[in-house]
Amino acid sequence: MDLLLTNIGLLATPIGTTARKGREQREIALIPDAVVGIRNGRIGFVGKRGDTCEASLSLDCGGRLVTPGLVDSHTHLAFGGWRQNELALKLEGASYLDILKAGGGILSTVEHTRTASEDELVEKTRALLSEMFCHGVTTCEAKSGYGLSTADELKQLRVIRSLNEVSPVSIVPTFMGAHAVPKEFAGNRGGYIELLIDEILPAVSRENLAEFCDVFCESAVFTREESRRILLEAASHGLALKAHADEIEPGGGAEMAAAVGAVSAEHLIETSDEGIRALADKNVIAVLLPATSFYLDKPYARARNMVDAGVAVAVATDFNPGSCPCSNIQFAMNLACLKYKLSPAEALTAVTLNGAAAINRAKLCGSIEVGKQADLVIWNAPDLEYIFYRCGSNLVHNVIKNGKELLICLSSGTLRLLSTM
Ligand code: IZC
Ligand code: ZN
Repeated sequence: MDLLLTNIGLLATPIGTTARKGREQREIALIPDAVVGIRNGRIGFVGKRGDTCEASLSLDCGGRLVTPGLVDSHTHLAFGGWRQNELALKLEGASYLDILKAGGGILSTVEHTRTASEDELVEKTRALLSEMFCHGVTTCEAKSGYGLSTADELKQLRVIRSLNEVSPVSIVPTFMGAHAVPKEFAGNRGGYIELLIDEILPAVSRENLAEFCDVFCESAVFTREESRRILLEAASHGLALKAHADEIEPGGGAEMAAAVGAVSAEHLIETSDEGIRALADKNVIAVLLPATSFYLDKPYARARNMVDAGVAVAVATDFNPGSCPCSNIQFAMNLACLKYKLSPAEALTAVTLNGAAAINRAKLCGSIEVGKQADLVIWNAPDLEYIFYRCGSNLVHNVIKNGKELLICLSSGTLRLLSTM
C-alpha cells in the first residue's frame, strides 16, 4: 500500500455501487478500530487493528471517525457576482419568484456571469471548491444556467471542465440552460426554448461539456410540458436527466421526472403522495436540499415519507448565490437529521453513496470499499452521531482525495500533497 490509515476509532460507510433505498438506506457498515490501505489512489484494503498490511507511509487517525468523502450532488457553483442586495428585499417580504419576476434573482447572476471572463470565473470558483473540500466534499455536481446563450453556457461549462482538472474536488457537469428565460427573450419563452433545443443543447453535446441535463420545472419558469420536451431532447443527445421539481409550487414535477426516466428529481418540497410513489416505482433518486428550505424559510421536503416509501434519498447543498448561499454540506447534514428526521446512518448514506448515485458515480465513490476511489474524511469526532449533533463548526480533521496525487486537506485549511501515485 502507498498509505495506511491506522487507529481509526470508527469507520462508517454505506456499502454498494448503487443507491440504497428504503430500509437499506440505514444499513451501513460500522467498523470499530479499523485500518484502511490506499494503493494507486484507490482503496486497497479495509481491515481491523492488528491485520497485517505493508505500507510505505502511515497516518494515525487518533481514534477518530472516518467516513467516505462527501458528495454534494446538487450545486450551481460557477457564477459571477453575489446577490447580497436581495437580503433587504427578502426582509421586506419579497419572495424568491417575486425577485426573479422583477428581473433580479437568477437574471442578475446571469448578468454578472456573462460579463465575467472565463479566467475570472475559474479563479473565483476554485476558491469556493477549496472551501468545500476542506469541509469534506470530494465530489460534487455543478450546473450551468447562468449563461442562457450559446456562448455563455459554453463558457460556464468550460469553467467547470477546467476546474475539474485542477481542483481536489471531482466535478460532474450538468447543462441547465432551462434555468430561466433570459431578458432578451422576455415575453418570448417559446423563442428561447427553440434556441435551447436547436442551438445550445447541440453545441453542449458536440463539445461533450455535460453529462446531465436539468430543467427548472416550475409553472412560473418552465412548465411540465416544456420541461418534458427539453429533457427528452437532451436524452436524444445522450445526456442523463435531472429535474428541479415541485420546489415552490406542487406541479407534478416528480411525476414528469419519473416519466422521462430521470436519474434524479431535486427539491421536491411540494411533491404529492402520487409523486413520491412515482419516484419509488421508477427508481428516481430524490435529491433533497434542506439548506434551501432554511434559507427561503419554506417547508422541508417530506424526506421521512420518501425513505419509508422506498425512495432513495440524497441530500445536497444547492449552493448558489440566491436561494442557498451556503456551500457547507455539514449544515445540510444537520438539517437532514433535525428537520427531515433522518437517522445519522440514513443521512450519511444521503451525502455519500446516494449522492454519488444521483450523479452516476456510485461505482467510483460514495463508500469505503476495495476498488473505489480513496476519498475519505477523517472527522474530529468519536462516533457518527457526533457529526450530526454538533452544529456550526467545521468538524473535518483531514480530507483525503485520490487521483494522480494523494491530496490531503488539513484542518488548518491548507492543502498538502501526501504522495504522487
Ligand atoms: O440562482 O437562484 N432555485 N435555481 C433554482 C436556483 C435556485 C439558483 C439561483
Ligand atoms: Zn438548484
